[in-house]
Amino acid sequence: MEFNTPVTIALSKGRIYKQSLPLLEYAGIVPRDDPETSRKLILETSQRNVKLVIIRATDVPTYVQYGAADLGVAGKDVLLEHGGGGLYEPLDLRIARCRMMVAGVPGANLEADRLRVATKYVRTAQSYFAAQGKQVEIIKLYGSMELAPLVGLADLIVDLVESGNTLKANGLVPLQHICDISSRLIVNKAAWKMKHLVVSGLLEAFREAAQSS
Ligand code: PRT
Ligand code: MG
Repeated sequence: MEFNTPVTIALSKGRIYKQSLPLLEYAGIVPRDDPETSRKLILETSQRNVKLVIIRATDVPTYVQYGAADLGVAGKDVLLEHGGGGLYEPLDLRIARCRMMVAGVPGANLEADRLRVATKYVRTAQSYFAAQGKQVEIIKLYGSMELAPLVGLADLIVDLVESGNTLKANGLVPLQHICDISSRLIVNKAAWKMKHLVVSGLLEAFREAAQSS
């Protein structure tokens, strides 16, 4: 496809970047640097008009919402917490897949009242337990949630689980499945209108690439 208009795509390092590469390549976009080794935050690509910005996973919706990037790739977990304002979410890219789970020590009593739940995913946890009619106290953490039940900070955690190895290594077990998670293409609402040709071209290329993988 042709890129007659400048476009900026926001991505996070790590699994989202790695798993986005084949999708970008399908659209004819090959980065000129590797974010894992380069310290550059803006990557030029094989397309003069296409730039990648490399930011924290949780910041991707914010950059796209404010138009600092036209498009981005973000996990559904991150989008649920962000709330999705100012964004379209037109495509499930089916990459970086995992599950949002409630976990705890084996035999943890889920029926106890005033359970304490440690998580980075405050909104998701709140609405999940509210929908179940359960009163819980949410404790916001920024990482290493698995530690919380081991040191008495919380009864349960809400976290992402892929292989289950992290839970297992810490003597925890998955208890309840909240939802499946994958990464989504997100688009700034103004860019959707003003750059419709290039944005819809990219959307179609990513759709084809995601279906064929
Ligand atoms: O790591 P950093 O603090 O920089 O940011 P981040 O964790 O937000 O970014 P990153 O790159 O780790 O994750 C980006 C996105 O990948 C997330 O928003 C999810 O949508 C998706 N994803 C897919 C995952 C996982 N799988 C995953 N397994 N994100 C995190 N994990 C972690 C999980 O939190 C837990 O600590 O991996 C651990 C569990 O993995 P298993 O295989 O041991 O079960
Ligand atoms: Mg991480």
